[in-house]
Amino acid sequence: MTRTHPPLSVIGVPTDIGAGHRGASMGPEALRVAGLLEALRERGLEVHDRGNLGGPHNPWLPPVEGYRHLDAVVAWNRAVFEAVSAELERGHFPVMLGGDHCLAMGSVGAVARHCRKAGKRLRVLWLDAHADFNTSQITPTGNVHGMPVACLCGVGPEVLTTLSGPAPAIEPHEVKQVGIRSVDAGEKRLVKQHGIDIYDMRHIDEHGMRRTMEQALADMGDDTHLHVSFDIDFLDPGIAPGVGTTVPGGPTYREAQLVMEMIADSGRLASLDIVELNPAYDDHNRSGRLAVDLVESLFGKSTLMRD
Ligand code: B3U
Ligand code: MN
Ligand code: MN
Repeated sequence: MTRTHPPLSVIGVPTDIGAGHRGASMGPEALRVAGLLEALRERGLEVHDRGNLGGPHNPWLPPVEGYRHLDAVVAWNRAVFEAVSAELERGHFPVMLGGDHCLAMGSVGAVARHCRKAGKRLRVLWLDAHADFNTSQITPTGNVHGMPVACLCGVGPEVLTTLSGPAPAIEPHEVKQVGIRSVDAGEKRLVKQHGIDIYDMRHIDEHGMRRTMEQALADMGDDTHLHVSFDIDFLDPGIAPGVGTTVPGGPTYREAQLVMEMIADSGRLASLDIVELNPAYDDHNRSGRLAVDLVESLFGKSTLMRD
């Protein structure tokens, strides 16, 4: 199947400001070293490397009123929001190389605003072991990478919920989460209350990945912008050890490949985050190379011609 994509703009976001372990700040370089740009160009895509964004260093402080490093998280996300907005404005496909998952507030915020302006529908596919729906009251850690989905849905501090304009940036029905297997007690209540569609590992075990992805990708049309927020800890730690917060029981290599192939087949993919790769925990960049392999499938690499 041949698909056309607009030019890709790759944006490094070298920060671990929202994470519970240091090292995701090295993620963008590890993805470049693993050959991400070359692999995308190999697929015939026009790829621009915009280099890395800058922002505050990680002061590694304890939480204050339920947040660690809130001001710095805001600064990084303003930079992400501006950069992603500029790329969407020029008709490019933004690819974020994280960096921890707090950066999705800026990227998804920019995508959501772009969709509203362009009259497009939005679908956010959140591939993750975690629901990332914590708040300052219920977080066990204060780490803001556990809060981006809540903030995007308007639940969080005003500085973050209004980052891309009036809150909420997105509606809960616009998000579909796949691969979830670690949800904190208070977070469970919140995701239920907001009606987030969560395809957890039990759902995947019972229905299979193919059916799960059919559900997560259902009801999209020509006017749908699909944003994929790919947290590397979505993958089983046996194949992707290079993350700060491993959770056992994740998708296998084959399931993950199918996820990517089905997204590619949808033909709607228009922006992407690759986050939480932490080279300090990796084994010779194994998880970085796996991410590149999966991203190739996401952009249409398949074993056979299928149509
Ligand atoms: N839910 C926990 C753990 C966590 C969330 N996201 C990641 N870890 N990567 C928290 O800290 O909010
Ligand atoms: Mn996450
Ligand atoms: Mn996660």
